[in-house]
Amino acid sequence: MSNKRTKGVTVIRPIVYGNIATLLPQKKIPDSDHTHKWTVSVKGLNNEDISSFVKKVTFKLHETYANPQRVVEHPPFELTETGWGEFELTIKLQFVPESGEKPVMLYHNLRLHPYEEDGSISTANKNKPVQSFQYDELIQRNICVQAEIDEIRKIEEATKKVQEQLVIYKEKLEKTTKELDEVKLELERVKK
Ligand code: SLL
Repeated sequence: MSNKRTKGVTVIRPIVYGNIATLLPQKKIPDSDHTHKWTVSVKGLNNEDISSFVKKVTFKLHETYANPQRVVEHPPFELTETGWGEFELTIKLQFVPESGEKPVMLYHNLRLHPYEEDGSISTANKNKPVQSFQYDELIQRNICVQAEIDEIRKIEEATKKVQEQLVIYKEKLEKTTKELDEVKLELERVKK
Protein backbone atom coordinates (compact mmCIF):
# COMPACT_ATOMS: atom_id res chain seq x y z
CA MET A 1 0.00 0.00 0.00
CA SER A 2 1.44 3.40 -0.88
CA ASN A 3 2.11 6.15 1.64
CA LYS A 4 -0.49 8.28 -0.07
CA ARG A 5 -3.28 6.05 1.17
CA THR A 6 -2.11 6.00 4.81
CA LYS A 7 -1.61 9.77 4.98
CA GLY A 8 -4.35 11.91 6.48
CA VAL A 9 -6.00 9.26 8.61
CA THR A 10 -7.43 11.67 11.16
CA VAL A 11 -10.46 11.76 13.36
CA ILE A 12 -12.35 14.80 14.62
CA ARG A 13 -13.41 14.71 18.25
CA PRO A 14 -16.04 17.35 19.01
CA ILE A 15 -15.92 18.48 22.64
CA VAL A 16 -17.86 20.94 24.76
CA TYR A 17 -16.33 22.48 27.88
CA GLY A 18 -17.32 25.17 30.33
CA ASN A 19 -19.23 25.77 33.51
CA ILE A 20 -22.59 26.26 35.09
CA ALA A 21 -23.02 28.32 38.29
CA THR A 22 -25.76 29.02 40.76
CA LEU A 23 -26.01 31.51 43.58
CA LEU A 24 -25.74 29.90 47.02
CA PRO A 25 -28.54 30.62 49.46
CA GLN A 26 -27.15 33.18 51.91
CA LYS A 27 -25.58 31.78 55.07
CA LYS A 28 -25.43 28.36 53.41
CA ILE A 29 -21.79 27.93 54.38
CA PRO A 30 -21.15 29.45 57.80
CA ASP A 31 -18.01 31.62 58.19
CA SER A 32 -17.46 31.57 54.46
CA ASP A 33 -17.41 34.25 51.80
CA HIS A 34 -18.45 31.77 49.12
CA THR A 35 -21.37 33.08 47.09
CA HIS A 36 -21.64 30.56 44.24
CA LYS A 37 -21.64 26.88 43.51
CA TRP A 38 -20.16 25.94 40.14
CA THR A 39 -19.44 22.88 38.04
CA VAL A 40 -16.83 22.83 35.31
CA SER A 41 -16.99 19.98 32.80
CA VAL A 42 -15.61 18.52 29.58
CA LYS A 43 -18.10 16.51 27.56
CA GLY A 44 -18.65 15.07 24.14
CA LEU A 45 -21.08 16.74 21.79
CA ASN A 46 -24.64 15.64 22.68
CA ASN A 47 -23.22 14.06 25.83
CA GLU A 48 -21.29 11.52 23.79
CA ASP A 49 -18.92 9.41 25.89
CA ILE A 50 -15.39 10.79 25.56
CA SER A 51 -13.75 8.19 27.82
CA SER A 52 -12.95 6.05 24.75
CA PHE A 53 -10.16 8.54 23.96
CA VAL A 54 -9.85 10.75 27.09
CA LYS A 55 -7.99 9.14 29.98
CA LYS A 56 -7.61 11.97 32.45
CA VAL A 57 -8.72 15.58 32.91
CA THR A 58 -6.84 17.93 35.24
CA PHE A 59 -8.64 21.11 36.22
CA LYS A 60 -6.29 23.79 37.54
CA LEU A 61 -8.08 26.24 39.81
CA HIS A 62 -7.09 29.67 41.10
CA GLU A 63 -4.34 29.49 43.75
CA THR A 64 -6.80 30.75 46.39
CA TYR A 65 -8.19 27.18 46.36
CA ALA A 66 -6.65 24.43 48.45
CA ASN A 67 -5.02 21.77 46.22
CA PRO A 68 -5.75 23.71 43.02
CA GLN A 69 -4.86 20.76 40.73
CA ARG A 70 -7.91 18.53 40.57
CA VAL A 71 -7.56 15.28 38.65
CA VAL A 72 -10.59 13.43 37.27
CA GLU A 73 -9.86 10.00 35.82
CA HIS A 74 -13.36 8.73 35.10
CA PRO A 75 -16.41 10.14 33.37
CA PRO A 76 -18.17 12.40 33.93
CA PHE A 77 -15.09 14.61 33.61
CA GLU A 78 -16.36 17.39 35.83
CA LEU A 79 -15.64 19.18 39.07
CA THR A 80 -17.98 20.95 41.47
CA GLU A 81 -16.80 23.65 43.89
CA THR A 82 -18.01 26.72 45.69
CA GLY A 83 -16.32 30.11 45.65
CA TRP A 84 -16.60 33.87 45.49
CA GLY A 85 -14.80 34.90 42.34
CA GLU A 86 -14.29 34.31 38.66
CA PHE A 87 -10.91 33.26 37.29
CA GLU A 88 -9.34 31.51 34.33
CA LEU A 89 -9.28 27.73 34.63
CA THR A 90 -6.82 25.58 32.76
CA ILE A 91 -8.09 22.20 31.69
CA LYS A 92 -5.52 19.60 30.71
CA LEU A 93 -6.75 16.66 28.64
CA GLN A 94 -4.71 13.47 28.58
CA PHE A 95 -5.56 10.74 26.14
CA VAL A 96 -5.57 6.95 26.22
CA PRO A 97 -1.99 5.67 25.69
CA GLU A 98 -2.81 3.71 22.52
CA SER A 99 -3.80 6.99 20.81
CA GLY A 100 -0.23 8.28 21.05
CA GLU A 101 -1.69 11.77 21.47
CA LYS A 102 0.09 14.50 23.45
CA PRO A 103 -1.87 16.32 26.21
CA VAL A 104 -4.03 19.27 25.16
CA MET A 105 -4.57 22.42 27.24
CA LEU A 106 -7.89 24.20 27.22
CA TYR A 107 -8.61 27.57 28.84
CA HIS A 108 -11.93 28.61 30.25
CA ASN A 109 -13.03 31.76 32.05
CA LEU A 110 -15.13 30.53 34.95
CA ARG A 111 -18.35 32.51 34.85
CA LEU A 112 -20.43 33.07 37.99
CA HIS A 113 -22.43 36.19 37.15
CA PRO A 114 -25.05 36.95 34.56
CA TYR A 115 -23.76 39.86 32.49
CA GLU A 116 -25.60 42.61 30.67
CA GLU A 117 -24.72 43.30 27.05
CA ASP A 118 -22.53 46.24 28.16
CA GLY A 119 -20.45 43.90 30.35
CA SER A 120 -21.91 44.98 33.70
CA ILE A 121 -23.20 42.37 36.15
CA SER A 122 -26.95 41.98 35.77
CA THR A 123 -28.61 42.39 39.14
CA ALA A 124 -32.04 41.56 37.75
CA ASN A 125 -30.93 38.03 36.78
CA LYS A 126 -28.59 37.35 39.66
CA ASN A 127 -30.64 34.40 40.94
CA LYS A 128 -30.72 32.65 37.59
CA PRO A 129 -28.23 29.84 36.88
CA VAL A 130 -25.39 30.93 34.61
CA GLN A 131 -23.89 28.86 31.81
CA SER A 132 -20.77 29.38 29.77
CA PHE A 133 -19.69 26.67 27.35
CA GLN A 134 -17.39 26.49 24.36
CA TYR A 135 -17.35 24.07 21.46
CA ASP A 136 -14.07 22.80 20.12
CA GLU A 137 -12.77 20.06 17.84
CA LEU A 138 -9.75 17.93 18.60
CA ILE A 139 -8.08 16.68 15.44
CA GLN A 140 -6.40 13.37 16.17
CA ARG A 141 -4.49 10.86 14.12
CA ASN A 142 -6.31 7.65 14.76
CA ILE A 143 -3.66 5.02 15.37
CA CYS A 144 -6.29 2.32 15.78
CA VAL A 145 -7.09 2.82 12.09
CA GLN A 146 -3.35 3.08 11.47
CA ALA A 147 -2.83 -0.31 13.14
CA GLU A 148 -5.48 -1.85 10.87
CA ILE A 149 -3.80 -0.33 7.82
CA ASP A 150 -0.44 -1.78 8.95
CA GLU A 151 -2.11 -5.18 9.37
CA ILE A 152 -3.61 -5.04 5.86
CA ARG A 153 -0.22 -4.09 4.46
CA LYS A 154 1.38 -7.10 6.19
CA ILE A 155 -1.30 -9.43 4.77
CA GLU A 156 -0.79 -7.98 1.28
CA GLU A 157 2.97 -8.54 1.52
CA ALA A 158 2.47 -12.10 2.77
CA THR A 159 -0.01 -12.83 -0.06
CA LYS A 160 2.55 -11.57 -2.60
CA LYS A 161 5.25 -13.83 -1.12
CA VAL A 162 2.93 -16.86 -1.17
CA GLN A 163 2.06 -16.17 -4.83
CA GLU A 164 5.75 -15.92 -5.73
CA GLN A 165 6.44 -19.23 -3.95
CA LEU A 166 3.49 -20.77 -5.76
CA VAL A 167 4.99 -19.83 -9.15
CA ILE A 168 8.31 -21.39 -8.12
CA TYR A 169 6.63 -24.64 -6.97
CA LYS A 170 4.57 -24.81 -10.14
CA GLU A 171 7.74 -24.55 -12.24
CA LYS A 172 9.42 -27.22 -10.10
CA LEU A 173 6.39 -29.48 -10.45
CA GLU A 174 6.37 -29.06 -14.23
CA LYS A 175 10.07 -29.88 -14.36
CA THR A 176 9.65 -32.96 -12.16
CA THR A 177 6.64 -34.16 -14.20
CA LYS A 178 8.66 -33.79 -17.38
CA GLU A 179 11.53 -35.73 -15.87
CA LEU A 180 9.15 -38.44 -14.71
CA ASP A 181 7.69 -38.74 -18.24
CA GLU A 182 11.18 -39.12 -19.62
CA VAL A 183 11.99 -41.86 -17.09
CA LYS A 184 8.69 -43.62 -17.96
CA LEU A 185 9.56 -43.48 -21.65
CA GLU A 186 13.03 -44.82 -20.93
CA LEU A 187 11.48 -47.64 -18.88
CA GLU A 188 9.15 -48.58 -21.79
CA ARG A 189 12.10 -48.64 -24.14
CA VAL A 190 14.08 -50.89 -21.77
CA LYS A 191 11.10 -53.31 -21.40
CA LYS A 192 10.81 -53.83 -25.12
C1 SLL B 1 -10.99 37.79 41.47
N1 SLL B 1 -9.01 37.38 40.13
O1 SLL B 1 -10.40 38.54 42.28
C2 SLL B 1 -10.16 36.79 40.73
C3 SLL B 1 -9.76 35.67 41.61
C4 SLL B 1 -10.51 33.71 42.88
C5 SLL B 1 -11.70 32.98 43.41
C6 SLL B 1 -10.91 34.84 41.99
C7 SLL B 1 -11.56 30.77 46.37
C8 SLL B 1 -12.47 30.01 47.22
C9 SLL B 1 -11.78 29.42 48.40
C10 SLL B 1 -12.23 31.53 45.24
O2 SLL B 1 -13.42 31.59 45.05
N2 SLL B 1 -11.32 32.15 44.48
O3 SLL B 1 -11.02 30.16 49.03
O4 SLL B 1 -12.00 28.26 48.72
O5 SLL B 1 -12.20 37.84 41.26
